[in-house]
Amino acid sequence: MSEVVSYELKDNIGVISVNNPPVNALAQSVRSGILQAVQASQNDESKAIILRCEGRTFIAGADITEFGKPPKEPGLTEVLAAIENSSKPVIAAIHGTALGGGFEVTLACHYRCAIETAKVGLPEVKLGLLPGAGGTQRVPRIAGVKFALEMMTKGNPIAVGKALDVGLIDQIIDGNEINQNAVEYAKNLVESSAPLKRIRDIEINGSDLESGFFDQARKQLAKRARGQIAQDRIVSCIEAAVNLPIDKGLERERELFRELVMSPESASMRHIFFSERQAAKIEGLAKATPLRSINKVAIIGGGTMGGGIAMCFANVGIPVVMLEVNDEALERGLGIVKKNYNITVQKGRLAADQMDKRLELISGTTNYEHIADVDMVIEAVFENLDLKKEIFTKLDGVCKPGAILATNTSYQDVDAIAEATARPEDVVGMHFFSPANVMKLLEVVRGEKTADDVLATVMQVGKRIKKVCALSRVCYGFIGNRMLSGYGREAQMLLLDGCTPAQVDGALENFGMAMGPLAMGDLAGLDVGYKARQALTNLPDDPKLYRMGTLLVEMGRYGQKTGSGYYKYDPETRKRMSDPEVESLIVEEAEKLEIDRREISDEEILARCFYPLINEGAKILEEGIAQRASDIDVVYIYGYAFPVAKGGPMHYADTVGVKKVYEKICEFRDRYGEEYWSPAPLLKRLAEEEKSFAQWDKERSGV
Ligand code: 3H9
Repeated sequence: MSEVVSYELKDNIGVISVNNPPVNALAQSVRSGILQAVQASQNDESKAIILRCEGRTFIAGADITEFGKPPKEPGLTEVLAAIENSSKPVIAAIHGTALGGGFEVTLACHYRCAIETAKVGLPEVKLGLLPGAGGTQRVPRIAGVKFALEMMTKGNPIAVGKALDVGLIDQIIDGNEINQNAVEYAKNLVESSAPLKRIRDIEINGSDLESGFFDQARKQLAKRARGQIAQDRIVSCIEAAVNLPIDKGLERERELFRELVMSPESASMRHIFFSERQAAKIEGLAKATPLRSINKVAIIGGGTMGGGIAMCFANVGIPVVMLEVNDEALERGLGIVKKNYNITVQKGRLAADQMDKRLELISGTTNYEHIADVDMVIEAVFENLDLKKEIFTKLDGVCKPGAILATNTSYQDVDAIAEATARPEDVVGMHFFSPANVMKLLEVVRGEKTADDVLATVMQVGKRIKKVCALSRVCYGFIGNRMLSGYGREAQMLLLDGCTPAQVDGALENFGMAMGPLAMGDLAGLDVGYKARQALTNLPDDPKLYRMGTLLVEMGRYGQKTGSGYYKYDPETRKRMSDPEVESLIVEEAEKLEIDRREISDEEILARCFYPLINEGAKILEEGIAQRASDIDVVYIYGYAFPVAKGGPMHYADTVGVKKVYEKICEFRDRYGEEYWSPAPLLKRLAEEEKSFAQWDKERSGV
């Protein structure tokens, strides 16, 4: 048929095989191959047709790289129509994941069988899209409106058992002989003269929906979606499925899909999809770099961080030993882990027997000799360089040759830590984010002497424990925390200049941040930043700098834990409320500092808070701390809850225009001084050349 699609007859069953690695995405060649195969099957002696895939998965969706480019014939709709109108039953045989357009192809088939481990799903919403090849019209017809809404607005894959229960697949087949079993299933259908089941012919019954159901759904989703539009459009499509004949519904779906595919939101989310995968790749490292095998891990330190990291490994079946200084600390550490698992069980997100299995994988010790056999150690004690060095010297003394020695430090010099051992090539940074068992980001910090195979192994381990990895070189705070200082500084400066805390946080939350920086400070504890600042010797001598944060701590307002900080908190619900006392204090302080408070727009709040991130990001790129601008975006999306619909700070700079960002920073420099607002040379250069960070990435990687 074509290079990527073949067709053969097997016992009077036509078998269409797709072979387009890595994930059999529906590129133009696949679409046209399937179309030709279906057409050919109509005139041969086949009695039924199977659609299956080679490789690790069934079709995982449309080819995302084709979005935003001129469409190429045949469109997916044409392929689906050929399948649906086939005069012989077409049966999808699913293994791996049938996702997005891939699952929609199966919904145009007359029957779907799948092996036990397969999953199906419509994850388009995670790319700022909606299922655009009939999914919004066909799923509610089989599985009901409410199920369809949940499935498409969350976008999570569904296990085959559940899919069978709701009718999304018809038969589970044994995965050992998938091809033969699919042929047998097809033959049975032929022998029993099974009808050509077309989902489009199913009548939808919307009468059991409560009145106002769709409006209510929109309202609820608007809260969850934080400014994203895809969820809303999915509701509109399902509403159309209920109220319109299917062809009209499909038209509506196509119209809204086109709107979304052109939206900045989807462009940002597609950017992150590819950036996330790119970030795990280390420039200059051969693909064939050998990996060290990691079968047992030790964590030094049983605090919140150490416990969270231990859970990451136990969750994927890797045994972990937690090491603490004494029995009491160890017991406390293991107790926290148990408590965390218990909460997950209580929330119904983990079965009790699963929890037991995971807990069995976590053991404890107070003796370094007991971790001599582990393949990887992750040190997660508090941020004290001398202590960390001492620990690494001990590890060097006991750990077997070839063990990877990692530090979870957020700020300290990984090279100095490595020098405390006689094997600096085995030392690396693995910077987890709190809570480590929840947050997706893992900053992998490459020391001066870290060996290539250590880096490659850590990247692979990161993927195994379900983290998104990004590589950083050594500098104070690495990529993420180094960029953060200007963000927090400006949030506080804005108060003196004229904002209330609610206004600053509100502007950033409306932009899509999960929590504004001041509320975040209250959550983390204002005393934490206060102490960290006291340890810094190079801060400008400026009474405005961190004035409000410092004053609040000195008043005993540490944030949520003391019931008040920038806000006051309801002791029961922890609901945050504006505090007139703080607002008056801000005005008083501004007066003392002779600052003329003025009205400040949301646009200025965004620029003052985000442009320092972008500026520092540009410096980080130029210094080679980060490999790519897109890696910085990944760090901010997965480590700092930057809204994925905005694509990360560097992508955001590209959407605003690098030149505009540069000019604004120059304006702020002239207004507020060079020590805070000194434009990065790379930003200046890109602005002058009218280039984006994406172009910079491309030019550097030679793509
Ligand atoms: C859609 O279908 C719209 C329709 O409703 C309407 C159309 C009209 N396209 O993730 P991995 C690449 S929207 C192009 O590391 P895994 C990926 O970049 C789509 N490329 O593997 C990577 O490349 P590289 C709805 C794709 O085993 C390589 O494949 N579908 C696509 O960990 C391996 O990927 C989705 O959103 C694609 N669709 O996970 C599913 N998918 O090696 C998206 C992957 O150069 N895909 N690549 O870095 C996934 O969720 C995961 O890739 C999957 C495999 C679970 C399938």
